[in-house]
Amino acid sequence: MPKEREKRRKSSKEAGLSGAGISDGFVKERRTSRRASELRDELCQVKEVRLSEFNSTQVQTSMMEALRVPQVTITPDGGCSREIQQEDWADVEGSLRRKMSNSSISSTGSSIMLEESEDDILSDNETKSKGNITLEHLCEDTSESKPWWKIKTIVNWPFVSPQRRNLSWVQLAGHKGNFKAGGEGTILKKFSENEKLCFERLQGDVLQDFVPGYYGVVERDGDPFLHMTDLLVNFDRPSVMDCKMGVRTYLEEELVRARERPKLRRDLFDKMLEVDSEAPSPQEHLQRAVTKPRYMQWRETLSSTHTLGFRIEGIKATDGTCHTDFKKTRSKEDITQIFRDFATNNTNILNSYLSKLAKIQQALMSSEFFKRHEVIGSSLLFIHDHTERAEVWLIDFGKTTALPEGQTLDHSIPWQEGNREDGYMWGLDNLMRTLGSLTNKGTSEGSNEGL
Ligand code: I3P
Repeated sequence: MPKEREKRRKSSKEAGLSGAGISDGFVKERRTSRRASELRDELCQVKEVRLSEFNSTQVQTSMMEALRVPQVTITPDGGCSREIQQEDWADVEGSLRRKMSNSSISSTGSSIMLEESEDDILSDNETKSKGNITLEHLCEDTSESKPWWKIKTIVNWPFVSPQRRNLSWVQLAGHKGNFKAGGEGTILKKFSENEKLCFERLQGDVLQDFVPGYYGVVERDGDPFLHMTDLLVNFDRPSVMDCKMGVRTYLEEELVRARERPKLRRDLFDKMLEVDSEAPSPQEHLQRAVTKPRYMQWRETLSSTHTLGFRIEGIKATDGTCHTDFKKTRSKEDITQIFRDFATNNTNILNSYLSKLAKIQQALMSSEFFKRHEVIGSSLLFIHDHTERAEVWLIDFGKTTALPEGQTLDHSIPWQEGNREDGYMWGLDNLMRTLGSLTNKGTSEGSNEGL
């Protein structure tokens, strides 16, 4: 089995970014201009600590630091595997707090370098192009009294004012320029090779009816964009909810990369601190930085990602207010209440959502695309308005990655590093149960865990 895992790991590295469609020179130029604009953009203040010299034991130790999910199977480069047991982690006050003795950084005395964050497996352009957008002017966050750029990095939905359809694209935070207005009824999303490949592979698949229409790659102001349907077009002051699906939000590739080249990020430490000053371990407080897998796993256990296989990322209410403070929303009661409020307890809307989800579930079960992809960081976008029209769409494929030829996923069985399972179907089942509990139409099939 370790051999098989290693094979899968290697193949997954090969899958994904082939660079088709855009010349190297163009990509380089695009990166250069992005760099310049990111440097100008002080909003994010992303810093990264790179650990330049690590011996293999320290790397291993560092990854154990980063990995906070018990029972993860680690497959080191050498091909042998090691199970991280529960006792590798100290369970303190209900959250898995890491034991301090494994600290890697202080013990190495490694030189530390601050630079821009680049620790994603998919390049910046790929990973950051995930639809993070909202309206600066029309979307006022009432849930947090922070400046807009400090609010979460942010809700994954495109929103266009019906009145100012072509003028209203303003990215709220993080990586600027992800969206631009397209032609009539369309939008442009910052190019991602990975997402492009997904859209291409989705053509002709049963899922095609449930993803935004895709019209190819276009260039705008020197940058490439994916041209796609504006999902909000035909809605009148819609309410929108973004639910990120799956039991994990990072690729296995990201773990491998973090293991090979551990990097500490100060921006993620700061984000962690904002939510819970006690979340970082004493060592992390000293370092004032955490690795990305550590941050992502902390986010997953804090929210319902681990327990239910989905989490609420953000909501825009019909009055234009945005709510993005769902990082700690984990219990099924809280989630049910949020859905109830979101749909204004309107049974027609809830039933409509439920029936869309049932269709999506059916399509997923027979989709060749779904079978052959690790679906990470993808969301279901719920949209309805006062006419009681309600739609659900699958969006954000920047981290959806093809499996090696011949390999398929179940999407319901538990994830263990190496099996690439994402828990998407399990999460969908739980999501449907949530809505079902509000309409008295609880789903009869599927897992009994979760909801
Ligand atoms: C972000 C969120 C994104 C992730 C981003 C995180 O955290 O998990 O999904 O981007 O990583 O900072 P939060 O929701 O708490 O703001 P990817 O999905 O592209 O990895 P990043 O900072 O490296 O962009």
